[in-house]
Amino acid sequence: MFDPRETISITDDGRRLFEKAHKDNVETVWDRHEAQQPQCGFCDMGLSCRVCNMGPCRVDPFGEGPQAGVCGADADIIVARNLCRMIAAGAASHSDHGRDLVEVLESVASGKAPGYKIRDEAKLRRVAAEYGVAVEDRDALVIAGDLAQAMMEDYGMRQKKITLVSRAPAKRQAVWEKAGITPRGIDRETSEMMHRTHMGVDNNWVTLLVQALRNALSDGWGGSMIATEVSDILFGVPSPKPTMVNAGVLKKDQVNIVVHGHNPVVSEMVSKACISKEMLDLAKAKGATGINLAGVCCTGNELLMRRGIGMAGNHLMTELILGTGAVDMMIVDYQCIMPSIGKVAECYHTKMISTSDKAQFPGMEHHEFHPDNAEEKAFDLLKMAIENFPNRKEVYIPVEPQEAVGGFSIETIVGALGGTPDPLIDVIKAGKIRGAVGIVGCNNPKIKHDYANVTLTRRLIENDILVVDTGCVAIANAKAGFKVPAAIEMAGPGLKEVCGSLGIPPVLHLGSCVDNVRILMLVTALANALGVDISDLPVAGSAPEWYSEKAVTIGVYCVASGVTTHLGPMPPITGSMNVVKLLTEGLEDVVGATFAVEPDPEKAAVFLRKHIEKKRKALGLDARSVS
Ligand code: SF4
Ligand code: MSK
Repeated sequence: MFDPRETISITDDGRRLFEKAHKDNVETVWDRHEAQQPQCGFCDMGLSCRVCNMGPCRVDPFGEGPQAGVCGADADIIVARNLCRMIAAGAASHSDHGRDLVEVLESVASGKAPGYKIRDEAKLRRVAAEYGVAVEDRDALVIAGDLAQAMMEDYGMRQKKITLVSRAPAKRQAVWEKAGITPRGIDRETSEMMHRTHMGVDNNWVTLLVQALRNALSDGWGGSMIATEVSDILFGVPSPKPTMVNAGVLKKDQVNIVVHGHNPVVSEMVSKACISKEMLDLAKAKGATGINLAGVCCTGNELLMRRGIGMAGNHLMTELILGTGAVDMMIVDYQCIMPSIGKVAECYHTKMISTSDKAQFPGMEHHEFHPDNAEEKAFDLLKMAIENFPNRKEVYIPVEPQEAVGGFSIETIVGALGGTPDPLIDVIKAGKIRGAVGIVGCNNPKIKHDYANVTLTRRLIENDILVVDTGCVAIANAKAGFKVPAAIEMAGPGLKEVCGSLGIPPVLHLGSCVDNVRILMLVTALANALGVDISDLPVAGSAPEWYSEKAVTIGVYCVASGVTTHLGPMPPITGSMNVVKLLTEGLEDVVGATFAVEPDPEKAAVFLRKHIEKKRKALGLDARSVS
């Protein structure tokens, strides 16, 4: 029988809680992954199609069986179409998340969202001005209403381009214009992508992929960027704060509530309720010493960034932490929530709560949050969680928490540098920092949990490359101890000197999945300061353990923005060498960047270092040889 105890995770809490799950006869993501073996080879190569009901169809990669589907679509068309639909789904997910935030902003403006408010008026005014909203001598709520309306227009089709595209360096905008990939409307590009991939529409694999670039850009410079900006306006711009990470953030003697998903709209209300005296008194009456809020995945990242709330784990830890028996309630919103977790919770006392009108799960109670009832709902749920505390049975919290620092927004990074990115440019020019890599994305049971994320990060900082991270990688790296100032001891001499003088760790936590746009803004600031395009910078992206459609879309908008991006697991495209070649070579001529796929993080580190040194040389900076 499959026994992955030695292989599932590099983390202590992951391994121990996996053993606990098996002792409790709980089925986990690793067990189900094993049960799926061998996974379908046609699907793995992107060669199966079920776009229409003449199918399903598949193309034989060995040339012996059918070479076209019933409609005549060949391998190139089928592979491209499948990839395009992944990108559309990823863009839709981030962008719909952004839309939900715009609706909260609109409700705040019209006085229909008690409990929410404008927390950063300066940012509201800055963003509103970018949208052409008059800000002089106008009330913040009036501005917020106008900004919400203007953002809603970005979702539709009335404009030639999405407003925030104008933030990109002028040279990059010219690249997009030339390639015909400037995104026009957020929903429009996703809708067009789905239209083009319907049977009998766009059957040119190249033009399909060009639209996929435009669709991904509508996410990166549209939906995701709106999500991050409105979150900052409503909940505050993050600033560096100490926090704790791993399953040890759960407290044996306190009511533990874990929030999971992506959108901070619910979790922010819950965090507010957790500090109310009424709730604390109730918790004490039930025998607890307090109320402890913790996060997993990106809802957790949102709270960590702004409030320093502890993080119990990343994607592959979400089932395992329930096995601690210490989670009195898990509250979920949407995205990356495995439908298994309601069933896992049945083995323990945990109350499972879903909150979004668009995301329900088996084994969960549904309590729908809307801007007008969110505050009240948060208190109701908290009462339920507290009432559940005495129902605990065995509690097993196998590790002590690890310290970390999170909350590096671009505003705080540039602020710490004296209001300009120039000091960062200077240390890059001097070669103390060779360049920077954004490591982002998920976990995937195809890879030992956190192994690729952490190994790649370690190798890069050792070689004087600054790492910024988001999403589930950010939690992996915090657990590995890379996010305390003392972590400079793991960095190369140049990076150690720079981070030491600034008092920052060599790996900076930039937030959640939608916050990858903070990385876009960082590279934009660097490109503008140097007077070059993003594709000229000694920077790169990486998603060493990606699994989700959203991660594909992030990778595509990074590449389309000029950032060469490494992927760990191979996407399902190997059925078409034309598609593979376009993504790994051909895009260089179109957008000045490409994808590279390398599951081994040691080899990936060498690739990324070589890429950075090549870019340094092209900029006329000193370049090291890498072998
Ligand atoms: Fe088969 Fe073509 Fe229909 Fe796809 S679109 S299922 S290849 S007939
Ligand atoms: S939660 S998309 S597993 S990073 Fe954003 Fe983590 Fe990936 Fe989900």
